[in-house]
Amino acid sequence: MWVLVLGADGYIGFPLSMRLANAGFNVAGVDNFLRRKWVAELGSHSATPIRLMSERLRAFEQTFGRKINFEYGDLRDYDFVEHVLHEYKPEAIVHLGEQASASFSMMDVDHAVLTQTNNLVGTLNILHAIKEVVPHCHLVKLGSMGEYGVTNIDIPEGFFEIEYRGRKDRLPFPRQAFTDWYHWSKVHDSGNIMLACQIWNLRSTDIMQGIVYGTRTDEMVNDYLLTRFDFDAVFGTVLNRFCAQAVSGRKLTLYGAGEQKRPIISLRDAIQCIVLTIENPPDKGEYRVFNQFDEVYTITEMAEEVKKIANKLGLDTEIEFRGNPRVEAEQAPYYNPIHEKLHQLGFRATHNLEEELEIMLTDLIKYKRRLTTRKAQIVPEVRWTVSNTVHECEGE
Ligand code: NAD
Ligand code: USQ
Repeated sequence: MWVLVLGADGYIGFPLSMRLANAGFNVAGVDNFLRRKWVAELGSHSATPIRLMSERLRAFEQTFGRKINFEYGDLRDYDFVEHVLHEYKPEAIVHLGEQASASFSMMDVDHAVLTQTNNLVGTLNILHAIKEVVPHCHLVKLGSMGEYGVTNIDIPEGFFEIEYRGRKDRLPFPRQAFTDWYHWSKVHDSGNIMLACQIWNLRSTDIMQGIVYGTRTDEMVNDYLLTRFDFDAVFGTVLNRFCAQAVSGRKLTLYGAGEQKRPIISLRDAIQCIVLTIENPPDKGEYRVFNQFDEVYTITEMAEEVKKIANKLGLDTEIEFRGNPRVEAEQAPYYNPIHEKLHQLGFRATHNLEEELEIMLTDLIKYKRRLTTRKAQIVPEVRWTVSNTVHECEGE
């Protein structure tokens, strides 16, 4: 069975491709290296040295004796997408190939438009090509827990039963999204995928994924097989940044009050969940939603946990409360998303936060020099409000 991994050069895409190939699937990856280009344009780089795709694939084959195919191309190009589907006739497509940063989408009008056109056009092309070429194929789409935004009631997995003025229905749970163009691009994607399942009888799992953290999966047995690890203020996600900051001797940059709660999942568990999703496809015509995360923490709790493990490893780490460059709810007294469906399919977390943080910090110590050479990129410069500079956050 062929599985296409769209966005195969990315943080999740490369380790997922390796895992699927080792699990016996025929795997073809697709990417146009936009993420590498965007990070370089910001003057930053991955903490882990990332090899060329050709070197990665050769190293994987030499190490594990399995081949992963690769197609270079842009998902915004419909002819390219249709050609790849004709070439492989995949039974499952994992779509990770989008612009993934909220901060990037908030830089200016160009980055907002780039984010939404890249994400919406790519997904629309994939849906149309599936309809034309492989209508039985299972589309596994990576959305975001942030599509739901903040709400004072429990967050179900996509749909909920509601009674209004004496009548009942099962409706999509409102997606009012976190406060940026990126998360709204995911909401628009979700609507488009739901429509395609309805009118064309396609099948899809829309995964609402929490923040992913971690440096490794079991396949990363040598430097050629590492995944990227971004720590700059635009592409680095919060736990990955805190770990990088702890190793490079900087203060942990906690934005605002730090009481906002976020769902998290380790990289290795995110991959376990995606493999389970592929192995258990929905029915034809079914649009289903999985909430994919392991635990929920406030940002302050995350910073304190990183500080605790860093101290244990001999790193002198402090937390710094900075002005918040984002417009976001910093207090979320109630946050209770449900996450049962993946557990019903057999998902079990392999490591808890504490264990995974120790592995990450130990890994990152090897790359300390790469963390300290790009100092400027640690400080947030993108702000959500009118001016695009964060004056209260300057001065590192
Ligand atoms: P990533 O940026 O590392 O990977 C995405 C890959 O897609 C990159 O290699 C990029 O070059 C490629 N890509 C982007 N646009 C493309 C296009 N038009 N054509 C071809 N390739 C294209 O991101 P990631 O962290 O691996 O995330 C993967 C997916 O999961 C994204 O959709 C992201 O929104 C979602 N997600 C990520 C997280 C997280 O914490 N990392 C959490 C929730 C959801
Ligand atoms: N934050 C800090 N300090 C930092 C960086 C972030 O306090 O140095 C705070 C932010 O203010 C925010 C929270 O940490 O409240 C999370 O920020 P983030 O950049 O880690 O995550 P986010 O912007 O939500 O986006 C990330 C991924 C995105 C994915 C999303 C999942 O970049 O691809 O969709 O996590 S979720 O958050 O569940 O929607």
